Amino acid sequence: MPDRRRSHLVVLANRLPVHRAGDGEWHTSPGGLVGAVLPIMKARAGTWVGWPGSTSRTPSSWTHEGVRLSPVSVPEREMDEHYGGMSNRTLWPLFHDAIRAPEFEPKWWDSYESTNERFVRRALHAAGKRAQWWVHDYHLMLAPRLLRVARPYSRVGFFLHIPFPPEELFAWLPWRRQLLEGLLGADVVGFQTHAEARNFSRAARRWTRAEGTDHELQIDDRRIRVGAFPISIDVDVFESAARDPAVIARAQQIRRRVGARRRVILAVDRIDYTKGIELRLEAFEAALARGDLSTDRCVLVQIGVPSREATPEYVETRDRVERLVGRINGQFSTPGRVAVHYFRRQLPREELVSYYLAADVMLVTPLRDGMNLVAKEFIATRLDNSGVLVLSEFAGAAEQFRRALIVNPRDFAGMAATLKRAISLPHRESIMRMAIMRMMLRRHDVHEWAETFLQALERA
Ligand code: GDG
Repeated sequence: MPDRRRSHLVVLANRLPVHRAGDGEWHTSPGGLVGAVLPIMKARAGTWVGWPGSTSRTPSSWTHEGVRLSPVSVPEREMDEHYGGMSNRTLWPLFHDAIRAPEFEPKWWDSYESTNERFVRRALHAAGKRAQWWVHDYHLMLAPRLLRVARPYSRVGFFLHIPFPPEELFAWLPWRRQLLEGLLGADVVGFQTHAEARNFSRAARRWTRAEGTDHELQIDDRRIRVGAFPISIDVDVFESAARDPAVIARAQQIRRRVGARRRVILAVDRIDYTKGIELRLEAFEAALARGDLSTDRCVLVQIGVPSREATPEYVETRDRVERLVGRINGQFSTPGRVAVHYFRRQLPREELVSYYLAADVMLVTPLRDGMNLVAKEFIATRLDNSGVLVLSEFAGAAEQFRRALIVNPRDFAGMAATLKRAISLPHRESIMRMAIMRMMLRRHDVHEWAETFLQALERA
């Protein structure tokens, strides 16, 4: 058996944590998974196996900020079917409560299988014999089993960043058994919440030979630990950005420019139908129409990061959001009092933190979300414990932050009433709520998340 103390941590994720920018250089990519896993990989000098973002020219391995990057080459059609098809038009909608109808296309499944095999071949080639594997997310659910077959004695961990659906929904999937068996190749299968860990264990007991409890399964004399490992952020990074005088000055400038002494309500999302952007805008509109809110007292700033624009559902969501912003502004804005400021772009991290600081109220109201790191980033930047977080009960983060103002994003009247409450919450109450949430977040940062997962893997 290999000496596991000296094992080398190898992450497999759909994308490498970098992208090539206009200047031809590789830059760290934004996004939840990268923000959470990259700090750990830097600390462990690990290897990251992933797709480099282009099917044309695949570079060979290189080192970026101390992490070895090992790119996987995937032919264009196969990538379209694996990523654009099976991952984003089958698994993503199905695992997010079928908010959009998932499509079941056998040739996408074939490409999903072959892409998983490519990733594993590359990983085996990149890693040597002493590797400890950590597979991430819904694009690579077959990889744990493939790794297990190739390296029966190494540790394999899997973490799912998105929700795992209840049995009744998972049952729709024609390839449900294969996906479950793929995951059961791991020693530890981690989810964002307890409910999702339970959903998985039940599905595994129903459609595979696995037996056991919601926390531990057995198959072929192997034990698999199943559990909740709620992901987090690098709190220190966000706190120090929030202390930076340039970031603070920019926040004051944003307040002066958009706020003009109004309460600033902020929302930051990838433009994705799961994030509930349209329902949120409609609730804001209804509150303005009813006079619960007024543009003299508050302004909504919606930052929308373009996402997956090759997929029709995403273009439709963007169009609907933009029509709604136009409709609300057409009806409620007055000179110097715009109702909704909408920015469709990705901001530099410091600029994003300035927006967090400029806000009085943060709206995080997805219809379903694995965790939602924006909520955690907002909390991390509120060094003076000011600010109100309105949080959907369907975000994984709601399991931890019960002191947020919790809403059901489909409850129109409830959303409008919570908005009204949020902008006039007594200062003492908002300070008390935020202080508790900050304490919770500081205790459970991304380092604690990774350590907890990796310790579970060591002990498996
Ligand atoms: C998936 C799951 C889970 C956003 N706008 C800008 C920007 N961002 C960054 C945020 C945050 C990340 O993107 C978004 O993370 P979320 O967690 O909110 O959402 P997903 O991308 O859907 O992530 C999710 C996550 O994985 C981790 O497990 O929480 O549930 O869906 O970090 O800061 N970053 C910059 N400019 C922007 O304008 N620089």
